Amino acid sequence: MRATTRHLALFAPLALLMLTTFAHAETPASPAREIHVTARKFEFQPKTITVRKGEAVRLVITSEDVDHGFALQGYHIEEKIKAKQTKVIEFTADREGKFAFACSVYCGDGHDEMTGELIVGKERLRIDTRTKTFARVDTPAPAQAPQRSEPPVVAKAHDSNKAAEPYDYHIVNLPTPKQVPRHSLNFYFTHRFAEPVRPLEDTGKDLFGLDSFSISSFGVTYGITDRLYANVYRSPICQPGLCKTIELGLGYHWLSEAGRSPLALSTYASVEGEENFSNRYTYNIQAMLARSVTRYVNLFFSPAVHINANGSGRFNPRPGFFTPEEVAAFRLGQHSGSFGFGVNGRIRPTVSLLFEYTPRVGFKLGQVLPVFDEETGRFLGFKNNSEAEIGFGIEKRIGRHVFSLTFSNTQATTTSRYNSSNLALPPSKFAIGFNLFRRLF
Ligand SMILES: [Cu+2]
Repeated sequence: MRATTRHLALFAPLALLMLTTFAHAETPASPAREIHVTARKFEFQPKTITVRKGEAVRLVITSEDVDHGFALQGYHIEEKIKAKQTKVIEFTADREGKFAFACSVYCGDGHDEMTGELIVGKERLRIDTRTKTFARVDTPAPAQAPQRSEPPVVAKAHDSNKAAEPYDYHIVNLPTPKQVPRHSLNFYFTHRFAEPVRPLEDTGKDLFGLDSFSISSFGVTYGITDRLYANVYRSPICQPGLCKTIELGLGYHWLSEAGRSPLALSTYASVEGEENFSNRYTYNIQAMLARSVTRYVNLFFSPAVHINANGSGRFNPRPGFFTPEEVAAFRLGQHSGSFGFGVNGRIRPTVSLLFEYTPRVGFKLGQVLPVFDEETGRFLGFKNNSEAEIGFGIEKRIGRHVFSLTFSNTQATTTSRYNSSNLALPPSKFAIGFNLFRRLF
């Protein structure tokens, strides 16, 4: 018994030595360079990863807190790292240069700052002229040495995730193609005052029109799948030809800038019914396009057709004071087409400046007014006062909450009505409003 123990004691180190020797013999010539990376709000540690060209790289990324992503666009890598979990990403550093990487899963206010850089340096060889062999020099890659053989690639990883679109579902009134996450219920509230902002001395005690009547509309959007969503929206505005509208719509998200598409695209179809969806229906088909032009600016284009926007001439002047013949002599269009252009420019990680402009063709909502001859007072006909929608504002995003202070020349916010100023406010006059967006769950 004692002899066996002594033998074992002798053998154990020997066996270990043999094992390690074997293990060395079994290891491939160039083992993967393993680099441990920690992801946490709102940084990667280390921030700079340096490897040599040609080297097999094994990134072991651990999230310390919430869900994060690792997007290294220069190497077409985009992986999610679940909260408190570790993800191993393997690749060969076959492209030389500097490559930005970033978190691709929205993780909070500082998400945009969660970036880093992969530096792939030149391969270094030691050539032995005596033995006519060469070997890779096993020193750290030249991180600080200027590597100018390939221009640095700046990855736009932040556009590469559905949850990371740095804009809301609307600019001011203009819809964007932001994706509605599956099974999410989102609340949208808009508020528009009626009186435009005027100099204080003109308005007496009515500070910036804030004492005027206002229109408060609200809606909910539900993500049926990650692409398909349903929308219900109600606007209480009640004017001639326009009253208590409920809009029901379905949208579909086709393209994200994430999917290496140059554009984000959604389409939306809806029906608006007046008197709480009981009559006078308007049908809308809209496309929403977005494109990020820099890290800070997103451009939008949302054209739409609004079928039956004027119903059966419901916005035409009514007989009464005027004869049916006088009224019949004036005709507005029946349908509208609108072409909404928008800009969202980020000035801080969660704050954006907004601008939009929506010219239209066909029927234009506005104010139909009679025109009289100045001298004789004779009735000459009607004219339609209408202005294309213009809106601007400032947006603040806080997690699942977005607040926008807006200035626009229209109170109407439904798809068929936002494009025209129902207040017929010219571009020099704007009314204050705000939008509130809240993702409930
Ligand atoms: Cu993040």
